[in-house]
Amino acid sequence: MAPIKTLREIPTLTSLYKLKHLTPAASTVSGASSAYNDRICVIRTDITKLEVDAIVNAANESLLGGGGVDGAIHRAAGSGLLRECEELDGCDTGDAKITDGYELPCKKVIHTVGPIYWRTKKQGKHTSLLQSCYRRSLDLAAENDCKSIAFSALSTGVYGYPSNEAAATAIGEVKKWLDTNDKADKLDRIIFCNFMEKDEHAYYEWLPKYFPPAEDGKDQNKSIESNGDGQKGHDASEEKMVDQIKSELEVEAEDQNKDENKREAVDASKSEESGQVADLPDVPKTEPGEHGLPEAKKLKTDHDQRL
Ligand code: AR6
Repeated sequence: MAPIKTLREIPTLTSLYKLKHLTPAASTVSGASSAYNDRICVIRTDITKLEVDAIVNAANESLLGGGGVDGAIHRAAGSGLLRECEELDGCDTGDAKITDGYELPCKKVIHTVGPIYWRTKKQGKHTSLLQSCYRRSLDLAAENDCKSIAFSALSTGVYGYPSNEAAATAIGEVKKWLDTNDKADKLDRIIFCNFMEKDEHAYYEWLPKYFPPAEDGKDQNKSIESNGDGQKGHDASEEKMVDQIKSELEVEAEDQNKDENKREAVDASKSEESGQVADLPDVPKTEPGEHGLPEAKKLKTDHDQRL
């Protein structure tokens, strides 16, 4: 079982560039900036293990739980979360609601409902709805005095959003919010928490396009000046953190390789038995409602039109 991770153990883009885990992009988007590299983090882990102020759940409109990350969050939080969710009267696609974290290590859970890709794309609303999920979640975090927020890769599981497109939309909207929102200073850390390799790849591709490395020694907000819990740092502690993250990333990579080898071995033996091609782990293939989860409510077009 993955151990709980504190904010200090979640690498910022600044650290990842230093460690050469993140590679600068060949070309960047217009308006790209390194100004937020000490505030944006990316990590591949179980979001229920993050000791941050808020985690963002990829929920459905009922808010009454489901599979994927939603199921993992409800299981780890305990029944208090479901009881609070029952009082919320659901949530529209593109909107978000906030609850306590109960038995989770985070203080708050923000439940947002991402778009079902194949349905909303037909209506040309997929991008604006996904943008709205990120924006509303950031608004709620800032309004509720959260200083750190970790996003799961909304809509990229059962709801079928392609990882690359979802990562570009998510990163672009977070950057826009940081550039333009008057509450943006309230958030010290915005973490993209991936679970599957395909999503991690997408974020490693898109993050450098929006947040390129600072030119030599010219970080605009020197890393560690605020470490999220109000303590001031200095170069020595920054070096220590980089070393710590480096060894953790190495251990994690080893563990993930072991897990993947184990899974591949199991999948291979299963497929030999059935004569079928092995399934990728955790890739949902069914539409919502077809897999024993609560039926998602019909999309509300009046809300959609407001977005
Ligand atoms: N930690 C972090 N990320 C996770 C975890 C975890 N423990 N488990 C899965 N993910 P999904 P959606 C990733 O399907 O596509 C639910 O049933 C996963 O790899 O959870 O928005 C709801 O109730 C993927 O990248 O959410 C809805 O009915 C991401 O979380 C529906 O699924 C989102 O995958 C929502 O579908």
